[in-house]
Amino acid sequence: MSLSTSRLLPACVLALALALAGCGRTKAAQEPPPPGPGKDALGGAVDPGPGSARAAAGAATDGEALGTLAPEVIKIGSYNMAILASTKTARPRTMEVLALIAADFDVMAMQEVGSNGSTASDESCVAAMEAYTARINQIEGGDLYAYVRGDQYAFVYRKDRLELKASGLYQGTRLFTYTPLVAWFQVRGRPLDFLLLTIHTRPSLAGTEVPSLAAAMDEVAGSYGEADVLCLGDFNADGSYYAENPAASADGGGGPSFLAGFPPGRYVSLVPNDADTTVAAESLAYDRMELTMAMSEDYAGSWGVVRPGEVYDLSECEGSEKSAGSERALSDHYPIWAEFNTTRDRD
Ligand SMILES: [Ca+2]
Ligand SMILES: [Ca+2]
Repeated sequence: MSLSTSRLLPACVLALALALAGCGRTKAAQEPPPPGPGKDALGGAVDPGPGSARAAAGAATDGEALGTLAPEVIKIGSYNMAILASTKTARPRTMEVLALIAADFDVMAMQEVGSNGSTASDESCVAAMEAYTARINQIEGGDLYAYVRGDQYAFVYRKDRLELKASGLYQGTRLFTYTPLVAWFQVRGRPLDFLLLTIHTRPSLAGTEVPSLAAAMDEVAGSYGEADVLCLGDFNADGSYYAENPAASADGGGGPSFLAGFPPGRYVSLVPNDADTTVAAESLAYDRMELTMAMSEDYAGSWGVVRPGEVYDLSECEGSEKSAGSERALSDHYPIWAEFNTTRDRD
């Protein structure tokens, strides 16, 4: 079935057709993802299910998405891929689920492309991203997704909804073990344009690298002339690596809704300190999304953590003796996401 055909069919007909065709969709196609953990930092209800703003907007704008007008709400994800390299790309069922995860986002920031540091060659990172993007496009039935990468980072994004205006490794004054990757996107046919800054901190240096991200967000806002910045990735901002809870302050800051190093009033923390973003038994909020205030005005009110074991059939996923058939076959992290309104950006 071609994309253009599928986009024009009512959702119920499409679902039936896909079911009859026995395509690679897992139970994700039938079941909504599990609810996120409570309220978000702006006080909005977390509702990642079919009633979310994106689902409603998508239903209203499916026809428009074919052209140059993106939906009213887009979904941005982040995922530590736990070394997306030749070992993992040779595992077809594991790659299928990883591709299904990316296909649920309009853009997804990726960490650990090629390696968990900066040791993989450009050639091997390109090979991993080519294989991954091809698998996503195979599932989506077209040529919708493209990627931009640098070092062990990448952004994989929908070309029909997002235009890449610029990208490059962070060049500001702050030091990071793994230099972040920046991308500047324009939502097609909509006012929203924004910067993504993705990071994987060195765990032992999270204490200095996490607070430096706030300054780095301000720097890229200045250098690109774009006030909307979303910093996302594997901050390692929990457990023994980082003291995540800032002390309560007179201005109402502090507590579980704010990540230490990002003063409330200047930044908004979407993934709270009590979130669980890793497969480990312990609850750890390593993966984060931080917004500038300008970007927080475009936040659509929903964020969440994907628990792949509750959404996809992982029983056939290849892995090691210990990880095969489980969430660990995909990664030791969970994907995180948030939705943004594309129509009201003024900066
Ligand atoms: Ca903007
Ligand atoms: Ca804005």
